[in-house]
Amino acid sequence: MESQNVLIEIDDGIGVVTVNRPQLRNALSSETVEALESALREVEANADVKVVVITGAGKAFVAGADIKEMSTMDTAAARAFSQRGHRLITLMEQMKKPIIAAVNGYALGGGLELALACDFIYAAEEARLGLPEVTLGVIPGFGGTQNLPRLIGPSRSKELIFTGRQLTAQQAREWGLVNEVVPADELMTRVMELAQNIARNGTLAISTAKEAVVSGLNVTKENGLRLEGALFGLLFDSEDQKEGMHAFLEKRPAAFKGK
Ligand code: CO8
Repeated sequence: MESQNVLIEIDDGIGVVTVNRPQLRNALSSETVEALESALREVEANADVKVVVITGAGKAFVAGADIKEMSTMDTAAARAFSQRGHRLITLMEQMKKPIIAAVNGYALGGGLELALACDFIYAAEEARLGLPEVTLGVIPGFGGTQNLPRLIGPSRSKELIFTGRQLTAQQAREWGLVNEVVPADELMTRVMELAQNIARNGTLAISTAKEAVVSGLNVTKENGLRLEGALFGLLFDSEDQKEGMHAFLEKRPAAFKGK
């Protein structure tokens, strides 16, 4: 679906996906969630893209789901909207390409949940992160009650969810929610450098590492180790493994092909 609500820009192997409703602080309407899904499917399918970055236009990352649209929903519509969101975050987990959230401003409610569905978060100093759903009489419905405790533990998650308060970017880093805090005017440069760093590594190795970490979080450690061993072995059937190891032994940079 063509929508101006989400833009895609491809820059030297990095696919930058921008939520683009700045006048509404990039609030996620159903149409915007659909547009995000189709944008992510597009960058996943594009062989020129190695790493994906999600960010927001203007002063917000994403200020949550569209409250105006939600205000008239009944139970069935709200459940369907939440499930629509769950399909999107499941897609993000299953994507082979790494996804970095470049949180340029407010990441609230569904906005923080979108960032949590990325592989990790870099944030601008001015960014504010929180789950204010209880202030609206609802709960996070876009994976927040599940993804946040897995990342920062249940106690801090419950404090954030029960109070609805906003963390500064620095507090969010101290809580383990954000990897790095960067001055706003340097955020995209730093994130693009990071993305380029990842893109230079074995493409198959990166997607396999993502699969091992994401899948491993949902199974016992024993099964996670079994999965890791199987995936490790599989990579030895790839050209990238041969190229990476031969390049090391021949003291030259590796030229990975992603196969
Ligand atoms: N939904 C709809 N419109 C919004 C939203 C939103 N989430 N956030 C901001 N807007 C609109 C405002 O209504 C305003 O519109 P208008 O100009 O027509 O009056 C415009 O954006 C600008 O907003 P502000 O004037 O408030 O801008 P500020 O820069 O002063 O403040 C804030 C920015 C702090 C982000 C403020 O707008 C705010 O608090 N927004 C609401 C944050 C919030 O409560 N988010 C949680 C929503 S609930 C949720 O996300 C649940 C997700 C569950 C399922 C999702 C499945 C996909």
